[in-house]
Amino acid sequence: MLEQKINATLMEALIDEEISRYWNTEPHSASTTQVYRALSTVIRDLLLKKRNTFLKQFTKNQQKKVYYLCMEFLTGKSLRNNLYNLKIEQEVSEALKKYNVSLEELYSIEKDPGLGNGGLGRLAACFMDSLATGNFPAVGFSLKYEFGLFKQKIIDGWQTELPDDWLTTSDVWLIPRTEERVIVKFDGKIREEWTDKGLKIHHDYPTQIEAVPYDMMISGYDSKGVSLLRLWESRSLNSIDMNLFSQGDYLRALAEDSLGEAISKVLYPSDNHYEGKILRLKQQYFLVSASAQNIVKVHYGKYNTLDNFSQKNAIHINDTHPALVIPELMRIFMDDYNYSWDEAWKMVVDSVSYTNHTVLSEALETFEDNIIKVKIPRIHMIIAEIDRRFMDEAAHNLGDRNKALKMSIFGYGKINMANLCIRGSHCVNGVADLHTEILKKTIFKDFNEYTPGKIINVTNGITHRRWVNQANPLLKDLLTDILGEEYYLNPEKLNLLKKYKNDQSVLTKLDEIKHQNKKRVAEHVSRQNHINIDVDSIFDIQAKRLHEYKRQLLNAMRIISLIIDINEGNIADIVPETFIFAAKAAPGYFRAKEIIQLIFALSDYINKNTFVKKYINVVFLENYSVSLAELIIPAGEISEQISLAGKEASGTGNMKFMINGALTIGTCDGANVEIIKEVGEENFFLFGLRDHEVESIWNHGYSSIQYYQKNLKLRKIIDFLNKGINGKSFESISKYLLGGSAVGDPYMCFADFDSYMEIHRKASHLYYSDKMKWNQMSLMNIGSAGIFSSDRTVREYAEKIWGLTPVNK
Ligand code: OX2
Repeated sequence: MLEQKINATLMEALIDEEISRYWNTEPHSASTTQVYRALSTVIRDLLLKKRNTFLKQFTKNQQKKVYYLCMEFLTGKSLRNNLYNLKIEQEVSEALKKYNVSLEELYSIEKDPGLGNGGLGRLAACFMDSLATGNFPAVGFSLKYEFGLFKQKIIDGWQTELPDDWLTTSDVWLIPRTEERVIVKFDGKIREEWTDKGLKIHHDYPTQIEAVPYDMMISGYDSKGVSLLRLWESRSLNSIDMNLFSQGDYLRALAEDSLGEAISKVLYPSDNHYEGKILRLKQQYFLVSASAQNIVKVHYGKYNTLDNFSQKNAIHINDTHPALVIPELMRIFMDDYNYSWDEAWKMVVDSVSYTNHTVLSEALETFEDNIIKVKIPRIHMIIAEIDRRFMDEAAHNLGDRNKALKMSIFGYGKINMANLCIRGSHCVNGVADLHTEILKKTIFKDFNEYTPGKIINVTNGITHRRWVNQANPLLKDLLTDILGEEYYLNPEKLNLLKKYKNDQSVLTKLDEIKHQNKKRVAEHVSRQNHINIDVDSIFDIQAKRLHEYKRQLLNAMRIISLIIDINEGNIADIVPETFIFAAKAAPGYFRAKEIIQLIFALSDYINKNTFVKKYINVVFLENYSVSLAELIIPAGEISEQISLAGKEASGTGNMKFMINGALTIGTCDGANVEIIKEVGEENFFLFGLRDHEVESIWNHGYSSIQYYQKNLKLRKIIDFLNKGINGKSFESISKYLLGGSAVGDPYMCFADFDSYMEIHRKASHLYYSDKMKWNQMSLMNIGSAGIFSSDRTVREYAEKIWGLTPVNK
C-alpha cells in the first residue's frame, strides 16, 4: 500500500540518510538510539505521505470525517505497531543487520507513551487503529501531556509515583504543526450590547493561551487509511513578560509563563474518579476549544460555508471530559459566524455524539457553577441558555416542571456534565449491553423516557492485531497456519477455529504456546521481582487499574484463605497456583494503595515461607502499562474479571485475555455478559450475585457482619489481617470489611466469597484433572472472540452514530 514498495535496500538508504543528516556520522558508528530515531523518522514520514494521499482522496470525495475527542489516548509503543501494520517488519529487520542491531532491541528502547489511565484511553487508541484499517477518515484530538501517567515504583510495599518522561524517545513520532496553532481564551468579563443586528457580545480576555498541535500518525493494517492523532500543547502566548523582565523581576516574569504551560503538563492520574479541580477544567476547555476552532476552520476553508457542517463532520465526545465542545461550538457558530441560536443548535446536535463509560457516582463529572462562570464566562452563559430553553421545552412537553428539572444541567450549585452531553448530542451510547440497560434504567432514566431511542448500545472492542498478532506471535503463527491470514482483517473468521476443538494436535499446540508465553513471563518476574515462579502451575492473572469495585481484595482474600488452609494442613483441595497482579492506584486513593500493600505483603510472606511456596505463589508486577499487558496477557490461563455486578461498564481486558486463550473467572458484569453469550456458559467460570440481586441486597441494607458471623473462613481471614503479615498489621482493611461508621465491605466481597471459592475449586480441579478439556475450552474462547474486535465496534459507530462511510465505498 506504500507508493514505493519498501525493500531492505531502500530502507537502508533511507535510514542512512537520516543518520547522516541528523548526526553527521557513518551508519556503522550510529548508536542504537540513533538507529531507533532514524528508523522511526523514516516510518513517520512514510506515514505522513500516506496520510496525505488518503486525505486527498476523502477530500476529493467530500466525505464526512469523524473527530474523536478524548482526554486520553493510550497508544502504547508506535514502532512495532506501525511496521506491523505496514507489513514491512521483515524488510526492516533485514535492513537493520547493517547497523548491528535487531528490531527487538529497537522496540525495547522506545518508551510507552502513557497518555491515559486505563480502559478508556486504550479504547480510544484501538479505535484509531481500527478506523484507519477500515479506511474511515478519522482524527483524534487530545493533549500532549509532558508527563503521562506516573511510573509506579513499589517501595517497602507502598506505591510511589515517579514522573513519566515519555517524550525522551517517543517525541520522534510527533510532527509539530506550529503554523496551525490557535488561541484559547480564559477569564475576563462579558458585556452584552443590543444593536440593530441583534445581540453583540463584547468580551475582554485577559488570559490567552496558545495551543500548538503535534501530529501522530497511526497506520491502518494493510489499508489506505492512516488515522491522525492531534495532540495540543499549551504555551503562554506572551512566553515571557518583558515588562517584568526588564524591571528585573525575572521570577514573576517566568511565573506568568508557567501558568499557560501548566495546562498540558501532566495527565490527571485518576481512573473512574473525577476531581473538580480548576486545572482539570482548564485542560478540558483547552482541548475542546483548540479542537473546535481547528475543525471549524478546516471545514470553512474547504466549503466556504458552515451550512453543511453537520453533513460533513461527526464530533464524538468520549466520556463527559470533552463536554464543553457543545457550548464552544455554539460560541463559534454564533459569535464568530453570526448564526442564530436555533441554526447553531441544530448544527451542534446533529454533529455531536457522546459515549458514557461509567455509572459510578464518583466518576460522574460535575463542576462548580461558579468556577465555570469565572474561568469561561461566555461558555457559562451559553450553558445557562441551553438549560433555560431545555427546561422550558421539557416542562411544556411533560406538563410538569419538576419532572423536567430532574434533567437539568444545573443543580446544587453545580453543572452536570452528563446532562449537558445528552442534551447536546443526537446519540448517546453505553459500552456493553448490560451497562446500556443500567444507564436507561438508572442515571439516564428520565432522558430515556423523554427521548426514547436516543440511548443505544455499542459494545467495546480491542484490536486483535495488536493484542494477538503482535503480542502473541506464537498464537498468530498457529492461527495463520490453520485459518490463513483472513482473520487479520475479518476477525469473525476466528470462528472457524472451533472446528478443531477435538483435534488433539491443535490442542497440544495451544498448550505449548501457552507454556512458552508463561516462560517469557517467568523470566520477567525473575528479573524484576527476583522471584522464581513455577511455569507448570496455573497462571491466574488480575491486571487492571486498582479500584475497590474491581475487587482485587476478593482475590487477595482467597489467597489468604489458601495460606490458612496450607498452614493448617488442609491441603486436599490445594493445587499449585501462581497469582499475578499488575495495577496502578490513583496517587490519592489511599484504600487502593493499601490493597497493593496487602498483595505485596502476601507475596513477601509466601516467598519467605517454603512450605506455602510449594503450593502457591503471588507476584505483583510494577508499573502496569500497555507494554507490560502485551507481555503478560498471552500467558494468562485464568483471567480474573470479578467486579461487583453492575459496576464495570464493559471491561476490555476481559476481551484481551479471552482472545489469547485464557478462561475467565468472572461475574455477570459489563461485557462478561456478552462473552458468556458468545462462548457459552460451559466455557466460562461464572460466579457471584447478579446486578439486580446486588441492588436488592444493597437496598435492604447490606451487612457484611452477617456473612462474617456465619462463615468460618471469613472469620479466619479477618484474624489473619488483624494479626498482621510479616509484622505489618492490616487491621484497617479488616475494619473496612466489617464496617463501623460506614457500611462495611461496600463492594460485597463477603457476599460473593463462597461462590468465588467454589468456582475456583471447579476451575483448578479441571485444569489438573483434564488439561485437554481445559485446552478445548481455551480454543472455544479464542474462536468466539472475533466479535470483540474493535473493527466491528467502529463499524457500528460509523453506521449507527456517525453516518460515516469508508473511503472508496
Ligand atoms: C472505563 C470503564 O471503567 C471500563 O469498564 C470500560 O471498559 C472502559 O472505560 C472503556 O469503555 N474511566 N474509565 C472507564 O470509564 C471511565 C469513566
